[in-house]
Amino acid sequence: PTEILRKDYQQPSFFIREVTLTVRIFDGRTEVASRMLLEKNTGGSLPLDGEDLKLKKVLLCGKELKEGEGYTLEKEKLIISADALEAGDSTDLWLETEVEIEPEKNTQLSGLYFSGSMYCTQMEAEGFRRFTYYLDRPDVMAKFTSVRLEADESKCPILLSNGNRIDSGKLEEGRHFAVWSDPFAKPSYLFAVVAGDLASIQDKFITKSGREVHLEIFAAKEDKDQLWHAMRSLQNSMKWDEERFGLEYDLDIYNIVAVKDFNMGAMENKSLNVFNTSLTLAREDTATDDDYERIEGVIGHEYFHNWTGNRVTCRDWFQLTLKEGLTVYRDQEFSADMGSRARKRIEDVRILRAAQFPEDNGPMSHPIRPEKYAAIDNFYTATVYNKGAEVIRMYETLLGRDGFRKGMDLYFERHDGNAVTCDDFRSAMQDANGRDLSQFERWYLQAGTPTVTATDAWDAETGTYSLTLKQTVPDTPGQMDKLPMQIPVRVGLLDRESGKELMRDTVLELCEESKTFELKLDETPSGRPVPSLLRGFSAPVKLEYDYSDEDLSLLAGFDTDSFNRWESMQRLGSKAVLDAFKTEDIDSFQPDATFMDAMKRIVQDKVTDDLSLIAYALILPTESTLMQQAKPPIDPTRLHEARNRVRKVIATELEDDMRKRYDELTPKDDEKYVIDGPSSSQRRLRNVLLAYLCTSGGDAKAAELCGKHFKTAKGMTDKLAAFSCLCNIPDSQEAKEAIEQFLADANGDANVIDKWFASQARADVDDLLPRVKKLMEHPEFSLKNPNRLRSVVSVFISSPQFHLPDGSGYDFALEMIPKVDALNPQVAARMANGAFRTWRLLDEKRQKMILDRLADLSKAGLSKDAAEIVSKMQA
Ligand code: B3K
Ligand code: ZN
Repeated sequence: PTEILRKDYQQPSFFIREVTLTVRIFDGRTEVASRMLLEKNTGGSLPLDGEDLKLKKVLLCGKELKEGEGYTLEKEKLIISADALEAGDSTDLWLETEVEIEPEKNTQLSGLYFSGSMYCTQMEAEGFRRFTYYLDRPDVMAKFTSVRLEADESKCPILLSNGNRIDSGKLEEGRHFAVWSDPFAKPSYLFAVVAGDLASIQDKFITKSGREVHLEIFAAKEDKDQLWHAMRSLQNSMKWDEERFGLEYDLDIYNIVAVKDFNMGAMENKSLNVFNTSLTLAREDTATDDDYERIEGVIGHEYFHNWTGNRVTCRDWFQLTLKEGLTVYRDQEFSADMGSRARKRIEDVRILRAAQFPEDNGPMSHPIRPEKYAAIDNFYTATVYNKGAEVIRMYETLLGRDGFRKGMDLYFERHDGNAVTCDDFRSAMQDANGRDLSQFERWYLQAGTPTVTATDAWDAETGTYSLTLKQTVPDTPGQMDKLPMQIPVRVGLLDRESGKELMRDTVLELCEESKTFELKLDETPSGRPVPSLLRGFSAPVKLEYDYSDEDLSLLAGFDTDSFNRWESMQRLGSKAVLDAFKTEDIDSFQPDATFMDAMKRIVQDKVTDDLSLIAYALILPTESTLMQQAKPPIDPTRLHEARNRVRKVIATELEDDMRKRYDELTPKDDEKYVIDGPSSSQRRLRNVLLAYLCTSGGDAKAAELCGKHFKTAKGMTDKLAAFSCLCNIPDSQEAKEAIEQFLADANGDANVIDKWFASQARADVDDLLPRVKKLMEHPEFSLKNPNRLRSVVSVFISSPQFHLPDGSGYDFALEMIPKVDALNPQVAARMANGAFRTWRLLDEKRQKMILDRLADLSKAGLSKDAAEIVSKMQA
């Protein structure tokens, strides 16, 4: 597929400054008429983007143009000729078009589409061109002064767009209309329309300057009672952004609509966010504690985009991380302030390692600001989002919280109302702080996860501790021989006897390939100090240091940095699994005693008051993270067995302690189910223990314990935890009953049914593939609904069983990808990426099987989106 390059950026020949739209929705077809005020920039012809549009009419300054006389039509372009534009009225250049579209047939879910009870839009990145002819690029910012929507009143009583509603009324034949006007200029990707039969809840927010904002959240009628958590989260976000960044909301209305069919999580359209129902709806019997937290985070994320994304937007799509990395950082900070900062940091690094590290080390590896793309939708990645957020966090680490805030203030002062670049952001940070951040640009230029290797020396005589840090940035597809990065490494030193801090926590700046730092100790140590490195995960790198198990055990117990306490347990856990992986007979593998003792101490830990920290310390690194740590070629089935073996030994040896703690955490019969930080942490720990307890003592015991946990669960968190364990022993009576019961209790709630599918599709059973195929025959399964599709197919593809030695998992992917692609290219591309991106790490036999499948796929006539992924995989 043809690629677009970052360096080829050119300004548009014209700007569009003002737009009026009329959207007439009928059964099966929708008419879109647009009137655009053009402003000559570099001039010449005007190539408008358009895709799957039926063109009816083109007028320039009121005069109709004909094909070949004034305009030409190409595949996906309507080109207004330079001659016609020159001949137009030189002061006011108005261009009008009329097109027809078929939202009911739009299965790509990009542009205007129909989903159950509503019509809705998804315009980012390039959906607006599937709605009307336009300069569909983010540096063209226009005021949408009048958006008139017309539809049948009984089918679509609610008619929404961005900004304020300035008119509404009745039309003939049971139709009605509403007119919306948005006072803020915006790029087309932030435009939205919703029309449907919806219920809503309403509340308000008073901004710090005393303005009252009307808040309203819409959903299908049956979901109305699941919207209040989203509302509270929105109010909290609005308040937080005022307090932390001084940013106030700028309109009198803020609407959110929850839709069932949606490609991604949510969308930040100006004053009219559209959300996947999976990230909106919550009731204690439908959503887990994790769901509640995710919803809060994403509601915050989309709200924060109003400043970082909407008021200041991206010049071109290569700059995507300008808004996404920054906004993820902001939502992470919001969640940290709303709940527990220590816990949030661990969760975010877990995600980064499980999702972004594999990307950085695979065929799709790209810098947070990519240099080229064929389909921009393929670059809404963990690299752009999550590594992008880490890069923003490094500015904060380097400049301090106040310095970072100064940089943000200057960024808004300079760029409010404009479409800008990552360099503009870096300049604002630099200028506001009088710092040279030119080397820091390499984080935007170079792909791959750097490795920082630490070695140290201790001179007892002089009492000098020196730490040498060395960095290497790996080669990635198309990028070799990289330059050293500017890496903030936060460090502390601990006394190896007492575990006490020997020095104030310090940020070292590694800018060279290698540098030795002499650290000044505040206290006299009992021996060579134990370094606590990369505290708080101060940079998105792999940190290597030759820790002994005793060092790690000491850090796990005594480090004042909560992140590194967790990290030390992860290191011990990885070591145990990778040792098991290397032994011949996995089934008789025994982890080192130091690790087992550390685990036991954690199970018994009554000092740490945040029980989530205990829970996370007990969870071994994910398989996806371990894949990045093991030495290729890797047999993923064996890696899975090794991880299971370590889990089983832990569970068996610590069974009594775990059971005791589990019982202590079990709520009393009359205890109310509360959703707050401490209660959900209590459930998190209890459910981690449950999962361990199910791996020891045989299936019958596990079934009994889980069956009881399931039956006595008062909310979805506990119910789902038990249900997932039961799915691993699907032939037990308890599991059979639970599978029926869970679905019956769902009572048609799509999010709950998705959980029912997903738990079964990721079960740890040998015959998972036939079970997945059977699930796909279930009447509730559908290829067209992305959530449902993901809950079965994508979940299976990321399970260890996908890598069946006979290749049948790969055959399944080969069959599904083109099928899904025909309906929804964006979802298919993600699926292909998820399925095959780790292939180079696998054993030779599997590599060959995957390469064969990829070759087949490349001949399958795939969409631009899927084809780009498949070709990158093969490169
Ligand atoms: N900006 C949207 C993502 C749009 C995805 C387009 N394929 C959601 C977000 O990051 O807030
Ligand atoms: Zn975003």
